Amino acid sequence: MSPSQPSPHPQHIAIAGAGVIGLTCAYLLSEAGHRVTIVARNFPGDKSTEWASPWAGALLAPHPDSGFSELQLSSLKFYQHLLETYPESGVKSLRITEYYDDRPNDKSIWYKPHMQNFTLIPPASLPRGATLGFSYDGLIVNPTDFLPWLTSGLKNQNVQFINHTLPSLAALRTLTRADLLINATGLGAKMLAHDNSVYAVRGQTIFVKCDKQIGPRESESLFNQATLHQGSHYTYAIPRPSSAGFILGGVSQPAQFSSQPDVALRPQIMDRVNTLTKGAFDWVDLETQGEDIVGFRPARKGGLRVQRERDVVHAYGVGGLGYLFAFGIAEEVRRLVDGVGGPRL
Ligand SMILES: Cc1cc2nc3c(=O)[nH]c(=O)nc-3n(C[C@H](O)[C@H](O)[C@H](O)COP(=O)(O)OP(=O)(O)OC[C@H]3O[C@@H](n4cnc5c(N)ncnc54)[C@H](O)[C@@H]3O)c2cc1C
Ligand SMILES: *[C@@H]1O[C@H](CO)[C@@H](O)[C@H](O)[C@H]1NC(C)=O
Ligand SMILES: *[C@@H]1O[C@H](CO)[C@@H](O)[C@H](O)[C@H]1NC(C)=O
Ligand SMILES: CC(=O)N[C@H]1CO[C@H](CO)[C@@H](O)[C@@H]1O
Repeated sequence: MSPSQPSPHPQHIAIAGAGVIGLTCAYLLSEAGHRVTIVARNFPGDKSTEWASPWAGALLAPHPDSGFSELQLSSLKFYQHLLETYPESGVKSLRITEYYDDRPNDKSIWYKPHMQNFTLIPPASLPRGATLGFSYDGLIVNPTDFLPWLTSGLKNQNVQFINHTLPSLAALRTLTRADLLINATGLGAKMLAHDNSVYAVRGQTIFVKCDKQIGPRESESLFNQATLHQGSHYTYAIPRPSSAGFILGGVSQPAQFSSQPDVALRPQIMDRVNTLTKGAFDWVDLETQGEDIVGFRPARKGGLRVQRERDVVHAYGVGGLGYLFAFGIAEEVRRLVDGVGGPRL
């Protein structure tokens, strides 16, 4: 990470939203010397499905098809810096294995040269259904640690937090009298930004406890790897060592809005996870174990929007990759705020 330069023009900046995007923007803006106020309806600790950030895995695997590769890489550099400097931030390094069934080779895997110890998996060793597989040394972050860690760091930096449901961004301007506003409201952008391209993609996962009493004898090695399958289904196992368990998932359901867990999905998710991991979680008994998680990814037709319009900077539409992108987006927002370097997007 390049050392952060102080802003040439410190201003008062109001951020709508305290999800991972709003908080990381606040982190970099405050570090640059701006005065920051965050106004939001939901804050870390709030267990409502009105917002996405508490419900993520969160895997920090680059994505082959989402674009904005520079933002992904700069974000990962920042997480690496957090891992080395603040172990309590919830960032962990581990081996990530990715499988696909919608592509024959690794041509689309643009991040291959950027990931440490990238290794292709020989076809004979692929799990059933996969046509491509590889692994590398990567990162994950536990939102349960990361969001409170960010929040307390921001409070120490004198960032002000206001609990308020905003009817519009104009209301944010009136409430804070800030010089510049940031739209980081996730799905709320639908209302605040009159942006009909924003939509929810439902996710459902299972948190499974695993420690010395529960789980297999080889559980130590399970915690050192995250596994992901993409293509005709979206399946993953992400360790959460500090919570002594795993996030097993998942689904992507664009037109479904129930915040209740669909019980029929539980055995289906477990079957897919076990195929993917060659039975690593066959010890899980869903009758007695597993806590269901439902969340809504804030997606946008056309993808991520990071753009300045006069005194408003938009930062929403990250869908299922908000943690991966967060610091890359925050760096871009900082650039747009300080008007340095010109727009890169
Ligand atoms: C099951 C699941 C698994 C996921 N796994 C991963 C993963 O492994 N890796 C990854 O990178 N991402 C993952 N994600 C995606 C990630 O969670 C989201 O991309 C990210 O949390 C979006 O952050 P955000 O800050 O844009 O929005 P949110 O977290 O939704 O935050 C929005 C903020 O805006 C506020 N707000 C909205 N409207 C208003 C209003 N009118 N007035 C005031 N405040 C308002 C809210 O209160 C909240 O503070 C997953 C998501 C789900 C659901
Ligand atoms: C690189 O990855 C392979 C495959 O997982 C592993 O066997 C090897 O030990 C790793 N090497 C290093 C230097 O980490
Ligand atoms: C925010 O305000 C609402 C409604 O007044 C309240 O229920 C909630 O507990 C408050 N949250 C925080 C973090 O103070
Ligand atoms: C009310 C308001 O100022 N919201 C802004 C957030 O983003 C949208 C989308 O471009 C703008 O139209 C709004 O002005």
